[in-house]
Amino acid sequence: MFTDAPKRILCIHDLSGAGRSSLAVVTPVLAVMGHQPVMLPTALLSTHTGGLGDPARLATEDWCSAALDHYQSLELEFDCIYSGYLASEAQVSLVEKAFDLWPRAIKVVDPVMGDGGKLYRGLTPGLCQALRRLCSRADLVVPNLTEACFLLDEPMPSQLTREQAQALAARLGEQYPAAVVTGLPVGRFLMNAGVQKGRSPFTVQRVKIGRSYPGTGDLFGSILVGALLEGQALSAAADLAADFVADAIAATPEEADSRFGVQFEPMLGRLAKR
Ligand code: PXL
Repeated sequence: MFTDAPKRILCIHDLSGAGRSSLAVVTPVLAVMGHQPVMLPTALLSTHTGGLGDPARLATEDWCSAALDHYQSLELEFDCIYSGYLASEAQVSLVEKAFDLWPRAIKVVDPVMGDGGKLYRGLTPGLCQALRRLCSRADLVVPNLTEACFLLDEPMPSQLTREQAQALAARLGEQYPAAVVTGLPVGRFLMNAGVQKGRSPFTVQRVKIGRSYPGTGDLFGSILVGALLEGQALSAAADLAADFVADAIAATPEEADSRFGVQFEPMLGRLAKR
């Protein structure tokens, strides 16, 4: 599915200036890994929506739609389309438009819908439905545990065994060509479990640090995408992403304001020199 030449990736996420999420994470990660991220900012925000007050916002849906038309007229090709946080059905439609325009691109959907067992505020039933529909067109989905349970219509467990984590991935694998589910609490570990259709599920685990930050899903997802596009296997890509995220959390001082995310910038060079 993947080869190792540098790749052009259409990144459909919001651009939140401060707070280390979405394009502010995805862009440097993919670039340092040697790829070309093309940014399609679905909205401009001063910060993410995770506890920093009411961000200043600028809607950009019409601009995004025109940008897609422009890229098509330029006959730009994308190796991958990678979508993240989408705040409205109109933003989901932009991703669907991109999927229609570049059917050969690898489609990666991070169904950003919630965390800690709760859906984010503002997720209307219509938006949830649209995000499910989007996932059904993806080659790879990257939900956290809350989102995976929502996609599977299952209650969220507070703890799992390794076997249950693998079984959860296997159920996602019946619904999607490939999936990696993040943040599974398994004893003193946080586990990620992945699956590709027709293969056995795999797990990667790290000792739980017990601190959570916004944007770590974007950090995990973008490293995963970058490594896959280098030609790495899904399990190796998940391992690299889990390592980096765990180390970035460990490198972030406990006393730092967690709303501003993990201090991953000094570590970026590690993704280039491998
Ligand atoms: O990291 C996910 C994300 C991205 N963008 C915005 C968000 C969030 C999570 O809350 O609010 C604006």
